[in-house]
Amino acid sequence: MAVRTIEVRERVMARNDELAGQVREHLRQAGIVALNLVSSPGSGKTTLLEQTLEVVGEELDVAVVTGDVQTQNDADRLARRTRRLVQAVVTGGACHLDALQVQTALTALDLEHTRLLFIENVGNLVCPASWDLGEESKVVVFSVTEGEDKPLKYPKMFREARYAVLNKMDLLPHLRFDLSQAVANARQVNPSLRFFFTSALTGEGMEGWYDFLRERVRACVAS
Ligand SMILES: Nc1nc2c(ncn2[C@@H]2O[C@H](COP(=O)(O)OP(=O)(O)OP(=O)(O)O)[C@@H](O)[C@H]2O)c(=O)[nH]1
Ligand SMILES: [Mg+2]
Repeated sequence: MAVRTIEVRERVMARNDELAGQVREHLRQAGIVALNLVSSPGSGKTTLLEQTLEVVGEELDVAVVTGDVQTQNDADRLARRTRRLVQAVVTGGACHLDALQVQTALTALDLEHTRLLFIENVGNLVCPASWDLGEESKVVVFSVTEGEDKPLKYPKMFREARYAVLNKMDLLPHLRFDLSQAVANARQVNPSLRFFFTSALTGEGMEGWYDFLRERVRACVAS
């Protein structure tokens, strides 16, 4: 029985990887950069995207797919910041998005006029790490209220991510959070992680994030 369970899981993962490969190729051909935002619940993914849509939504032709276990609240919040369709995926209990859901969501989007795609994954520091969605990179959003030990406790998420947004920097003066230790912990599990230090609420550090997005889109157009 135990062996059979493992086989089923392997088949499911293999099928997901196959679909993720199709999504990646589709996005590559369309010249779209796709970033998969992953984090624990409430670290600020939607707030970061609200600000990002306001500032570079039009400039970079940004489209968004949001995933939530229940409700389409995030999609509704984001739809107020863009004239484009925001595609919500309600997973109905699953703790992560999968490649089939993203592939299906993409059929509703105007990919011809998209250069940057954000996928806001379900807030969870465990499951989304294991599921390839066909993104170019995972971006882990990690807020200063979560404790500096999280990269060590949830290493897979930080290992799978290429970029880390350390958010809620405005709260730092009120917390006992050792910023350099947090960065060191993340670098211990992933030495090549590139960091952004932001407050999506006050706008602190957001210019560096926007410049990075512009740079990624330019690089994709050039390749
Ligand atoms: N002080 C402060 N609060 C923030 C910041 N970013 C987000 N928040 C607050 O954190 C709470 C959660 O933010 P969301 O953007 O909904 O977080 P999320 O990661 O999208 O949450 P889930 O999708 O539910 O996982 C909200 O009350 C935000 O106003 C920030 O930079 N500073
Ligand atoms: Mg959200």
